[in-house]
Formats: sequence, C-alpha cells, structure tokens
Amino acid sequence: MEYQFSKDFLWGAACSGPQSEGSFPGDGKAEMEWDYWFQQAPELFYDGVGPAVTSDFYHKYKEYAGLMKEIGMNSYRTSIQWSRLIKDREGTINEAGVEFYNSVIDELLSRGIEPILCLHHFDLPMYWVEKGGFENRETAEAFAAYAAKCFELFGGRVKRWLTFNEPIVITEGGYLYKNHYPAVCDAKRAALVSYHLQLASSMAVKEFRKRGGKGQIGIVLNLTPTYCKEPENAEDRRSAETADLLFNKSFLDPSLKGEYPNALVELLKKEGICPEAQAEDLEVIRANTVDFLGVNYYHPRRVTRRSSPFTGPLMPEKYFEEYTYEGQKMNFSRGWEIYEPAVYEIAIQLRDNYGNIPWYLSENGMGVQNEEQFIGVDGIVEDDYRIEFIRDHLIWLHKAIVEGCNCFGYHLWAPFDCWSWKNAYKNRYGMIRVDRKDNCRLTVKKSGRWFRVTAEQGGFSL
Ligand code: BGP
Repeated sequence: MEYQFSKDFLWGAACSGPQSEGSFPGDGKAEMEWDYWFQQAPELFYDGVGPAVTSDFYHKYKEYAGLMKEIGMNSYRTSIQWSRLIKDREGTINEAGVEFYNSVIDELLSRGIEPILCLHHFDLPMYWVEKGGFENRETAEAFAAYAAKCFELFGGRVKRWLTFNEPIVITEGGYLYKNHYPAVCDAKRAALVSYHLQLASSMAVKEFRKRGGKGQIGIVLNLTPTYCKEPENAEDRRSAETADLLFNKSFLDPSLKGEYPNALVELLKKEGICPEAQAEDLEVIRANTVDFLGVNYYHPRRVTRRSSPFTGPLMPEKYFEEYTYEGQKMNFSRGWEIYEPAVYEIAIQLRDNYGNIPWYLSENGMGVQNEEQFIGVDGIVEDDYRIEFIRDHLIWLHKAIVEGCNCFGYHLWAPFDCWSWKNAYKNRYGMIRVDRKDNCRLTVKKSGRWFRVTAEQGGFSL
C-alpha cells in the first residue's frame, strides 16, 4: 500500500522558545512565569531542573538547524519568547533578542527550512503576570502590540504565524489543575482567562491584517476527540458533548467561526462564571478568524456520566468521569493512550463542520522515559516505537486527505529532546538526542534517519 503525500506537504517538527533556548538570565531577557516559578518552587520540577539551560538552542541553533536539515525537515515551528524580545510593560525592545530571532530565521531559511513562528507558548513575561496575567484585559492588548512588533520585525521572511499554542492548557493548567503558574483552582478566573486569551488572539490577527501581513496567521489548538463509554446512553453522550465544549470548542469555534457555541455560553451562565463580554470585543472576535489551524493531537478523552455526585470547587469533572478500559493501547512510558484513528476523525470534523479550513498536524509525539536504555551498539537510540507511532498516525492522516480533508503537513513534537515544563527532561520526544550529561551533545536517533527517507520520498509504502 502506498502512502504518498503532496509535493508541498510540510515535513517537520515543533518545539518552543521556553523549552529549547535556555539562556536566562542572559542577553537582556526578562523573566517569564516559568523562570519565576522555578525559583519559587524548584521541588515541583522533575529532577529539580528548570528552564535556565533547556536544550541550549540559544547558543547551538546553527548546529540544530544543520541536524534538522539532515533529518529531512522542510519546516520548523518554534516560538518567540515575548520576554526575550520585549523587556518591560513599556515595550522596550531587547536588541539582543531581535538579533537572535533574526539569526535563527536566516539560518533556517538558508537551509531550506521554513520557520513557522508562534507568538506565545505558555511563557507570559512576569511584568504582565504581576498585572494579573490574562485575567486582565490589558494583557490582551499588550499581546496584540507585541504581535504587531513581531510582524514588523520578521514579517518579510516568516510566512506562517501562530498566535497561541494550546490556549486551553494555559487556562486549565494555571487555573484549574495547577500544572502551570499561578496554580490555582478557580473556574471563574479560568473562564475569564480563556476569554481574554481568545480576545488576544483575535486582536493579533487583526493587527496582522491591518498591516497587510504577507502570508497567513493561525492558532495552535490541542484537540482531544471525546468518546463516551455507552453511546446508547443519553447521559453518557451528554458528558462527552460537555467535555468537547469545554476543552475543544471553547477555542475552536471562536477562532474558526468567530463565535462561541450557545451551549457553552449557557453552561457558563448557569454556573455563574460567564465573563462579561464587551460588544466591541465580541466584534473583534467575530471579524478576525484565522487563516489556518495547527492541531496538536496526542490522545483522546474517554468519558462517561458521573457515578457519584460532584463535590468540591467547580471543575469540568462535574460533568463527566474519565475511564479506561481493558486492552486500551497505551504509550508504554508517558501514560497516554495511543489512538491513531482520532487524527482522521478530527480531519473529518474540520472538513464537515469548519468549512474545510486548511490545517496541519502541528504536534503529535511520543514521550519516552529513560530512553538511554534503547541506545544500540553504535551509540544511536533505536526508537522503533517512535517510527511506528509516526507512521501509524500518518496512515490515518493520509486516509483523511484522500477523502478531501485539507491537511497540509505533519509536525512531530519534537525535533530534539527538550524541556517539558514541570516534567523537565523526564520524557524524551526528539528525533535528535540531547545528552545533557555531555554538554548537550547531539546525535540523530533512528527515527531521524527514517524521517529523512520518508520526507525525501514524500511518504512511504507498506
Ligand atoms: C504539548 C505542549 C508542548 C509539549 C507537549 C508534550 O501540550 O504544547 O509544549 O510539552 O505537550 O507534553 P509533555 O511535555 O507534558 O510530555
């Protein structure tokens, strides 16, 4: 069977500024939330490793770009760190930051790798955290101004922009499940943050268009297709619909259709947590939908109706319980389910319910603990599990494209092993190994070799 993709298909991988660059403090970079949180509570971070060095991309970007080329990537997504580019709330530019991002863009372009830049990957500068972060509407305005600066500085060479990476994770991580700063559990604040994140994204899109931005602008959403245990049971179906509303549609609909689903607004009102929206803000959201979408897909969500009444502070879990079942295929290491058909189902949804918007799989990946155990005699990580993971997702993506879905690329998370927030270096995701015990020495894994051949051939046959 042949799995051939179009000639201009994006073969690449994604990472982010805060997870790869390191170099804080240094070269005028301001503090962002993870720098701060790590200093406050290093014990929360796996092995006590914070974001100060990460994969040392700040110093090694040329070597990384060379290896990205070697493994066949024709595109790379990373993010600009707001805190590296802009020093304070007054908007003072950090010239060293401008120089760094200019050099990275030029380096990638010189190697035929398209830079795709995201403007925010969970890394709010502390000077805005101090003002309430995205609970404060002013932060949304500041984000739009920062975005405009980025378009002005780098717009000539960057053709695809993304406003936010996984905004729902900022909300749920910071304001419900305590995985991100400020690590509180408050549904009302969570709803307000979500609303301002959407507004910030739409305002940035508006800036992009106002400037006659060349190229396209999108947003990266992590979509978790939601399946209920007993589809014949109406309550079970409702539990899945509600989870889908809260975790997927809450950004998908306003970003792509310009409006919130009525059912979501009603739910938030019923719970007394619906933000008070200004009419002109809703108009900005309505008028500034994205050109394309990045979909991060890792695992689905399996839910069923609650078996016991919900107690405690308001959480999405009031409306469902998650469940596992025997025979469920799990990543042997990260604890996430592997369910490839979901990629196809996402694609069909985007085709049928969202105007067949152009999109790409902007993250998909397999985190593995203690990966050194798979190093073979030649010193190469023999990550056949990762090759199988990528291939099996590509098969479903291919099926979707054959059926008319508008998917233009596949990006693995990540090109190289990188720092993963509170998990630090626990789970390795890269096609390039970063040996942190040996001055971040880089070696291509078996998956990198496989990816190169696949990208060069534009697919594979089985
Ligand atoms: C996504 C994020 C990435 C990355 C990835 C892997 O949600 O966009 O930043 O971290 O997940 O997940 P984790 O690091 O939790 O293993």
